[in-house]
Amino acid sequence: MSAPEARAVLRADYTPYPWQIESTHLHFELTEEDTLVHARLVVRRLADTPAGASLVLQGRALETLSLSIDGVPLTPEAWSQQGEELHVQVPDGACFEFFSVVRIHPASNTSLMGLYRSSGLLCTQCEPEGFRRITWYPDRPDVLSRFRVTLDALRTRYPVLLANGNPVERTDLGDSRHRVVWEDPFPKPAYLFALVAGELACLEDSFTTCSGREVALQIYSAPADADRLGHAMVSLKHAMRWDEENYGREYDLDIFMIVAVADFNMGAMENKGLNIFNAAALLASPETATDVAWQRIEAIVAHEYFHNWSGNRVTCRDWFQLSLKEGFTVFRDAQFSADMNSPTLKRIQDVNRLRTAQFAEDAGPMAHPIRPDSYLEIANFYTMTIYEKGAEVIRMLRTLLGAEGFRQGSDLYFARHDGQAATCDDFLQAMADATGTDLTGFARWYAQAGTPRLTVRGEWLAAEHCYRVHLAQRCLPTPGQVEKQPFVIPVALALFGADGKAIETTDGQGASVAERVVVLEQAEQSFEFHGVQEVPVLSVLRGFSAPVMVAQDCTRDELAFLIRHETDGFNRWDAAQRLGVQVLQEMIAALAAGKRAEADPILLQSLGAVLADETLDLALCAELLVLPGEHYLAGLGEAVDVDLIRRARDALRRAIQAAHSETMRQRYLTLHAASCAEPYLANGGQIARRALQGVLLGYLVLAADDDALALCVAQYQTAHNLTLRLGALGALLNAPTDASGYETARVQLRADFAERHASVAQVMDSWFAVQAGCVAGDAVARVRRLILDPRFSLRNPNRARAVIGSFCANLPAFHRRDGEGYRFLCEQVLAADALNPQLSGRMVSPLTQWRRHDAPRQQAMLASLESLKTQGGLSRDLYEIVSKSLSIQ
Ligand code: B3K
Ligand code: ZN
Repeated sequence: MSAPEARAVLRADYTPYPWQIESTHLHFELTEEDTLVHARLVVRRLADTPAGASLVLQGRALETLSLSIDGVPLTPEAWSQQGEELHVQVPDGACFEFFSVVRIHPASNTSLMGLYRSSGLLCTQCEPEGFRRITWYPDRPDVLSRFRVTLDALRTRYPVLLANGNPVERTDLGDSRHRVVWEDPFPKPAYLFALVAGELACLEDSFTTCSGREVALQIYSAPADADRLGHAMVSLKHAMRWDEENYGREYDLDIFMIVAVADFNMGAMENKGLNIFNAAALLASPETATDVAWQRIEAIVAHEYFHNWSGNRVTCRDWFQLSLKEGFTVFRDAQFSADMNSPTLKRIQDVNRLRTAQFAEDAGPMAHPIRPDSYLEIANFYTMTIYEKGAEVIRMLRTLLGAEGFRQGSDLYFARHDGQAATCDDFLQAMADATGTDLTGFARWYAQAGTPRLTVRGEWLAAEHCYRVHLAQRCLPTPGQVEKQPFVIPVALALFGADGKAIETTDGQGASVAERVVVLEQAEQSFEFHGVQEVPVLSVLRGFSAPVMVAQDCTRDELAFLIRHETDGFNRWDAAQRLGVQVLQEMIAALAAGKRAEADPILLQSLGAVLADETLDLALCAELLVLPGEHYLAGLGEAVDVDLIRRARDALRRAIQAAHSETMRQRYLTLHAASCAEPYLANGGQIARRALQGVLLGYLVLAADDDALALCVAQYQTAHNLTLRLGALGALLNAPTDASGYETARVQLRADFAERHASVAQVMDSWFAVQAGCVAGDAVARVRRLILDPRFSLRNPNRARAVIGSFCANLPAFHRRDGEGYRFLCEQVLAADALNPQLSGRMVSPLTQWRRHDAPRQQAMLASLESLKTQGGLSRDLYEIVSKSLSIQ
């Protein structure tokens, strides 16, 4: 096949835009079938723009009705179209006005980019390159302009008309039409433009900023959802205060608006003054949002709000710099969530995701540095690497510079680049200048892809009372990068004595400390701890101080010791994960050799002690009891057989349940009674309790007996919140039995759940997801039935992900030996590609991981990718991922 305009965009090719767009005046005549967009751009020549230079604008799927300059229509010779580019000959003077009128079709725009219809609303998504679907424009982030936007529409269909900035005019146009004019005083790139039109309910509040300015806060949704906006409003006010207190960032407009829409490709978008959210990332009530969703909403509201400075006031020069705003903002929202909730829990959840999904990306065909060097389709680079690894890099910077130095660097960055489009190098330079630090070596994190492997070896020199830690690093080649320079890796370490206490040693400044952060800058280095009187137990990479894999020969007794005594909550959890990995890998090897897989008594005892410890934080207890996930395990080995991973993990879970069934049952009953007795609150204590309750029920159903069935049904029936109701349904569906009592309850509760929540899309998403991800029975047949359900649609990304994403996450089902799982995915990917390339590009990603699997599966996955490639007519998004996946064979 021929590549769809598959020309790589290179970071090295950046050149500044030769024109300044002083102001942008947009006038929309909105209807869902045919919207007319009149654009007037006031353009000024830059000092070194040569005479004869043309004005280059981007456009996509636009019906151009007229083009003119300074009121004079362009002659056919004065412009030409080359692909998505319009080249216009312009007058020689210093300044001119470019006018265009285009027609666009929101109702038939299924890409969810540009202006589109979502359940009767008209809304926009412009990042990264959606504005070109609205009008001819320099659609690049380094062109900043002042926008004035006029919205005309039928008042009955579109009573609310919103755009960025402040409303400056409201007019009745007669004939049932009305007009609202919006003006944004802050120059911004086109990707931050937004409009929303439709019938919307609004929750209003206000916020007084640190300098005493009053900001109106408005959160909009479909009228039926208006009672689920309260949590978002509370989260927003917390985020606004937190950013003032922690980064000195004050909000800058008189009004801040958020709108929930049903169809959205990502979680949300930080358009200036008018954030647009996926409804699932905004709406919450106890009955319709799980605890996880509740916390995710708080984090995303904060994330988008924080972008007002890290992204909007200082934006990106080009899309290669995406992590400049995303990595930094993810780091900021993680700090916020840690402060609002539990820092340990937040760290565990984030690192678990990073190690599972981002490490896989780093090991796969799409591996890229946090500042990539090239792309075919930028929409494919909104990745875990840019976001989550990007945030880890910022975290390391803070560890290296200290909290105070980091804050000085961030202040300098914002002051120096306010109103500009900046680069990752600008950010590092501000950090370096503010603290007098040389960050040249550290900058390699921006340039090199791949996950470094850190080898750790400890040695006690008895005579010298010295403990020496040998650290070495290596990073495997990634596509296009064979040789890697050493990374700068901060490694937080502690030593524990036999009494379970951290041993105080002397740090670089002569102070006595229990934790030291050493910095590995070369391929290998050793570090000494003095005054160590006994063979200590070494705890390494505390708090996950760097995004690396650790190879360390630890005995199971040492890991069990750390599970008992480590004071860093993250490393305590990680010790349990490492012990789990060791035991599971041994069990997988036994199964592969046709032997019985025995559970290690050390692990059973350690988890027994965790369970019995009633003083332990319930949320940490829940996390400690969850074994390493199948995806994580699959990423650790080579040529893995996912069936063996499932069998080993199931066997170990059953052994844990069998060993501790009574304690589990008692603890479960206590938690269940407390949950029944209290009204729902999304506070830390209750969330922790429900988390442990869920984990314990998951273990108890492994017994597949009548008692466990009764617990599931009782939890479902008594639940007054979605977390417990969905947890009970999931446990019931996944119980390893098809006994008739279970089957009857499954049919009843599945139907009851659908009936109860029929009107709430987000809850119905979870109904689809829990079935699509269910481990029991013939998952392919089930998922094929689910997509025939009239409520399923590939046009809605949430629903598509609920079904197809959840199915693919069920590894043995997706990787079924007869290839049916792959065939199903390919069918859906192709169907989605015709509608929404961003969705298909994401959906196909499980196939990119072919290298991890055993040989027969590798073959089948490659054949599926080939079959996609030979289809022809693929979107650029899908083509890039498929072709890169095939090119690394
Ligand atoms: N900046 C947006 C990304 C939208 C990209 C859509 N293709 C969301 C966020 O990171 O805040
Ligand atoms: Zn973001």
